[in-house]
Formats: sequence, structure tokens, C-alpha cells
Amino acid sequence: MNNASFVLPSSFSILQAQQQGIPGVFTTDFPAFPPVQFDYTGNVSRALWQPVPGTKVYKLKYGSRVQIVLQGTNIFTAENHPIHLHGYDFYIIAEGFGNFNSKTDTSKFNLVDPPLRNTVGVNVNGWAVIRFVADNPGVWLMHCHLDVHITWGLAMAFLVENGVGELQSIEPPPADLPPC
Ligand SMILES: [Cu+2]
Repeated sequence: MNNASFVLPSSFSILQAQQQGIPGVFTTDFPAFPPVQFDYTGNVSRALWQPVPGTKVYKLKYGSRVQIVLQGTNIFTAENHPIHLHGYDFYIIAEGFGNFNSKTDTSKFNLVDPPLRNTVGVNVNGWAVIRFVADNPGVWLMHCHLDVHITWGLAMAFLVENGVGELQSIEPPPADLPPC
């Protein structure tokens, strides 16, 4: 699979499913790297237009240092996607146009005074690299804030595990949590 569309669960929230061990709500196979690499900002084959739906999350251990390359694509049409992350502020350490090149573009990383944001507008047919420390356990959606794009699947979620002790863990749901 190479083009996945995120589907929000309709029965239980991902967090509730995680807390209560309810199966079938989400899967933890969001890939760390693109399963299929292609010329993301070039003439994308129509075969890549058709997405596969799924509710995939990416698991993170408490305190993980996370770097994400947000790569815009020319699938269907290029667009400036304002990518918003819940639960964290992140550093925008580099931005550019075209396809991110992990060999040459790392020289553009600003590790001195990068802006701290909760949203980054990924350039049209471009890319942005963000970093954060996953020290806020829970389930956190990352999605395009052209909100209609959420319904089209431009979203995913991080499942950040609890750390050690009460201060690094989410509280259990209250005993009188309504069942629905
Ligand atoms: Cu968008």
C-alpha cells in the first residue's frame, strides 16, 4: 500500500479502545517510511491516486525524540496543506520545495533557533521537517487543517505510551464515564 487515507473510528475513540483493549478500532501499522517511494512532486501516476482506507496509528514510547518529514505530493493536485498536531508544539527545523533529499537537505536544518509552532504550512509541492519530544501520553491526531481534507483522509494519529509513574501517565477514565 502506498497511498493511505485515514478514517476516523465510528464506534469507540482510539484512546478508549486503547485504554479498554477494544479490538478492531485501529491498527498500529502506520509506516515509519513510505512503503513505496516515487517522484512525490512530479507527474504522479494515476495508479497512486486511489487510496486505501484505514485507521492506522504510530506508536511512540514516552519521551521519544521524533522527527517527521512532511512531504507534499502532486497526487491529484498540489496544495499548501497546513499540518496541525494535537498535544504538542513542535520545532520547524527546515522547509523547502520539491522532494526532500535526506542526503543534502539536512544541511538546511536550523538546530539553533527554529520556530516553535503547532501547525506548519507545507509548501505547495514542497516539504517541511519538524521535531518534538513525545512527553505527552495519549492519542494525538495530526491532520491537515483544511478541514475537509480530514474527511478525505489527510490525517493520522500518534499513540504515545505512558511513561513511568503518575506524572508521565494519563489518568484512567472516571468511573461514571457514560458508555456512549
Ligand atoms: Cu490539506
